Amino acid sequence: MSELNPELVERTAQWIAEAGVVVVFTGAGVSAESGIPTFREARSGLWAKYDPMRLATVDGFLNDPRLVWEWYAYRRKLVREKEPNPGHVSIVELEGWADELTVITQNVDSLHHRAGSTNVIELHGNITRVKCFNGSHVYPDWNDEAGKDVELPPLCEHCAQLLRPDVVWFGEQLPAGALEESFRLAESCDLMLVVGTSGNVQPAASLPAVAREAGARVIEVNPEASEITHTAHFMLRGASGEVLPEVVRELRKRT
Ligand code: BJW
Repeated sequence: MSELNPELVERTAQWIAEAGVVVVFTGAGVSAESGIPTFREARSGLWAKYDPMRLATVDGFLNDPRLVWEWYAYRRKLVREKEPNPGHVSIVELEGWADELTVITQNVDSLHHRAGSTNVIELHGNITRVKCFNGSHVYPDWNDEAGKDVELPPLCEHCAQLLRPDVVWFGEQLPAGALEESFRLAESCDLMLVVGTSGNVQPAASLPAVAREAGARVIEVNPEASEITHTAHFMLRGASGEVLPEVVRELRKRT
């Protein structure tokens, strides 16, 4: 973390202390230190190893439902084995310094909830939930062990359609309520912290620009520059599990 500039940590703490409404917009990077792979990193990202068009689209699912189901079952198991890291925990602690703090996450891993964040919007769904193909029946907290003797993917017990993970694949609409609320918050927040996203995937990647254009202060936390670095007032360069605890320490010094 040698590149982390203490003056920028102080400025971040100052801006959080001054802000009323705070949004923390997160991506896969915030869970990287929990051992959950990101998507686009050159060597370790999921898309370096797996084809998103085969595994994260409706066409890919219809072409080989079993392959897609099994890939998600493998990732569900991984997510359940992992724990929130100091980045997630620091985001919970930031709630103590804001009048209102909302986490808008692209992640599907539940780690913000499990860390204790009270106000979380999930833009791309949640991998622990499954739903029938037309979305009428939802099964929260799916238990893969219970269905392991049936042919995969299992069928919905209500409508006999194929079950699929309740996540947003490429070409699918994001959940309307979550999307509207996220844009409303981006337009009205005082400060947006953008943590661990490459800013490649629309429409979520537009949120920081919307916030900035509406007059919010925008700070990015990422070890690497991203597609949305230019939108931020400045960047705290480093892993979120190291940078965010520094910000919390700085805030604590002030009270
Ligand atoms: C660290 C770190 C550490 C590492 N600490 N940081 C406009 C223009 C062009 C295309 C489109 C457009 N509008 C819509 C589209 C199409 C498409 C899209 O955006 N495509 C682009 C890729 C070109 N979008 C969609 O299809 C969306 N639907 C939609 O818009 O519907 C309407 C519509 C449809 C069709 C046409 C037009 C309109 C749906 C997007 C769904 C995304 N789904 C996924 C999979 C979810 C399920 C699953 O998990 O399997 O969501 S894809 C994947 O990417 C996942 C993520 O949420 C998402 C974003 O990735 P994220 O989080 O940014 O991760 P990475 O890996 O990219 O970045 C990690 C970052 O962490 C890096 O910066 C690292 O440096 C950093 N990092 N360690 C902090 N320790």
